[in-house]
Amino acid sequence: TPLDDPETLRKRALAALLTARERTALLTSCVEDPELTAQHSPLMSPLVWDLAHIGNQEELWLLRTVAGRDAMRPDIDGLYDAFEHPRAERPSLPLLPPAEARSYAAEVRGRALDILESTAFQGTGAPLTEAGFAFGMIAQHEQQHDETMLITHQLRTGPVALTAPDPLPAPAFTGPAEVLVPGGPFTMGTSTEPWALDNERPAHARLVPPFFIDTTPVTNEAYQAFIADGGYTDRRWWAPEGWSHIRAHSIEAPQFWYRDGGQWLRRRFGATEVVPPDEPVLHVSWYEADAYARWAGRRLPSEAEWEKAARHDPETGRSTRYPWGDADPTPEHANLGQRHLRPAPAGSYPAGQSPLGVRQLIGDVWEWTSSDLLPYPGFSAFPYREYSEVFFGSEHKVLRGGSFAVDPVACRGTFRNWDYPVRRQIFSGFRTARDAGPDNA
Ligand code: AVJ
Ligand code: FE
Repeated sequence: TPLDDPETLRKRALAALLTARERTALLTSCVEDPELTAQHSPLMSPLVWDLAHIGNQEELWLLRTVAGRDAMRPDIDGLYDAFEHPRAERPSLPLLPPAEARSYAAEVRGRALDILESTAFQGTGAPLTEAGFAFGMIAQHEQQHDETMLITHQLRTGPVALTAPDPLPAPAFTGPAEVLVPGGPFTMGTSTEPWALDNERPAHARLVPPFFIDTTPVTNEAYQAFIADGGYTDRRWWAPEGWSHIRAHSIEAPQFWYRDGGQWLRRRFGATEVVPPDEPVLHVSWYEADAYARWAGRRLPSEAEWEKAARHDPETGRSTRYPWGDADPTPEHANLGQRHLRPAPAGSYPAGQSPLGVRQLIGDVWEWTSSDLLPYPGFSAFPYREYSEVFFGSEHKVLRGGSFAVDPVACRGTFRNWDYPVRRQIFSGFRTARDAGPDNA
């Protein structure tokens, strides 16, 4: 297959690095330089931090670790170490100013492309470069920070800086509201996807009892019914910590929503619009998703259920890379890569549906699951503990499937994202599930 061929992988790595850098350039040039050093939210780094951190990680892994070069700027490593300085502190650090951050990242990139050309992707026994892993990891890292920067743009106030065409309108979805996923074992995680990150590995069998899952993500219209029914003022629906959180912060709707007379409006990348009823709900916390599901008489899917719905092919018993099979995503399959600056209407992308007919599992909105971020059996941290191992435990909830802001290089059926259950500045939504009785098994 193309994924076993070193020269195909080298071309993919080059394309992925170039695509990421184009997006980084857009996100750091669509506002004036002073906006790059400003703090738009204490939850986020200044954009100029992300820019130099992208270059610094690339230098660390491709130049120093893969190619054994000396540090270009040993003086700045500490500034861009995410564990040394929390986000809220970063604006007050002596960061590289925008012009220097750009030239540093560009200089690193020039050298990285030479290293890409001269590195063997096979047969050296070095796991870091096998199948070009380090290059794929660095492209994913940059794209993850590009999504982070897009979140910063959404939090920023001021005139519109980014635009993109809207997704095509979709005819109202008329299929079944939920789908039965039969019980039985399936293969979760992967040992063969060349650029899968450590927490997606290894492939292992999971027994998942039968369950029903929503065919599409929960829409704004459905979520508004929860609000209108007093969902935010009825303690019954809320996990205790969620209830204290929404009370303490006067939360009564998704982030960026506000009420105007009889209707809900929202701020979106500097513009204001009526909340579109048929779009998946966006900018909700895990607590809000969990409360909605309880109100609806349902629950969030577990991470294993989500992945089974997305990857298990009941016909062959195999787990595929994506809901539609093993082919790489195209614009017909999913809303990915910041082609649009919003999710597509629920029911879009029929070509991307799973064998059982579940839609929009990939792209549109990150989907909260009920699960804590935990290692798979046989997990081993690679190539650094700080990517995922230090986050394992009960503090973080897993999100799956990727949003409109995720590039395909950092999105697949096995990809795991996570955050604190109170967070909602991320591009998060959800779908719900319920147990299927033995009669349905
Ligand atoms: C996996 C998205 C939670 O952004 O904190 C970026 C990805 N790790 N640099 C994050 C990441 C190191 C990470 N998430
Ligand atoms: Fe990072």
